Amino acid sequence: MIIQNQQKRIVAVHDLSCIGRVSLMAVVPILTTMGLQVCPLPTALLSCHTQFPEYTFVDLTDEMKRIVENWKRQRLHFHAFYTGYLGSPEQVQVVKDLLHDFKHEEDLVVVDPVLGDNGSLYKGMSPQMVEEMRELVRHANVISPNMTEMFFLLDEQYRSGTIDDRDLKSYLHELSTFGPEIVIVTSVPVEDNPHMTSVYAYNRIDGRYWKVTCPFLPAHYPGTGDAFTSVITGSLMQGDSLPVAIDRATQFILQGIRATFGYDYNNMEGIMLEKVLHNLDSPIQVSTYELI
Ligand code: PXL
Repeated sequence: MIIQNQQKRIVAVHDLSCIGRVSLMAVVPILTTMGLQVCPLPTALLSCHTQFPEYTFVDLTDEMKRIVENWKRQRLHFHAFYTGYLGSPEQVQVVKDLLHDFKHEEDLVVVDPVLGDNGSLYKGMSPQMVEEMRELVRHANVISPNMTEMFFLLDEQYRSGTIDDRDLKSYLHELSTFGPEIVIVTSVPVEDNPHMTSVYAYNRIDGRYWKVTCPFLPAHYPGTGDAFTSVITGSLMQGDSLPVAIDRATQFILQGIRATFGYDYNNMEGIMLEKVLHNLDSPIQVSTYELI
């Protein structure tokens, strides 16, 4: 019997921010812990993420092209592709070329359309990046915008208050018409309850909508969206159903926030992933998803 290499490989297209536990510094440890081989395709190199008061930034667009060309010559094969923070709008074309050259029918493509939070774009993000991201989500199986990114993708005015299930379902459905089978929207406020927050998900293939609600702690930590989508990706690649994947990701983020919240701490450093990564080894104990 020949023992085959069954290890699944995933290309992770994100920046490397040296401080702050965002992007690759969340994606790599999480997906590695979940049993995948991560192959980073770094989009930019930053001294720290862009929510710090100052940072250095090197755009890696040209180097990405060289890396992909090199991979092509070596006829490498990957099982999944996962993109997040891009360093320039031009990188959308690099990702589309990567998918064209390497993606097989059965491979998973996850696009986290990282653009902004709390109603505005991150520093350095341009309207051109929004347009390009709208194009990139067409090539994804799964997308995971937060509320801000959802409204930018839909080209709608940002709404900060609560939104009823009917409206949210129509937003998710509209995003799915761009192309992705699965749309997951995070950080949705819960009506009349500032202590809770929800994640909504829609599967266009079976037409079902899901919701997971969990406690909201009053603190903002950059990188939780990256950690969330990484767990979703790992979970789906392990064969979990969509509601179980959103349950696992939501619970992991809550564990990370709880592990961090009690310290007198600069929240810009992100959640203390090191303290909770081991939880990804075990299945969740209690499921809280609802079909809506
Ligand atoms: O977590 C999103 C993110 C990723 N990468 C960089 C960022 C941010 C959010 O601020 O600045 C460089």
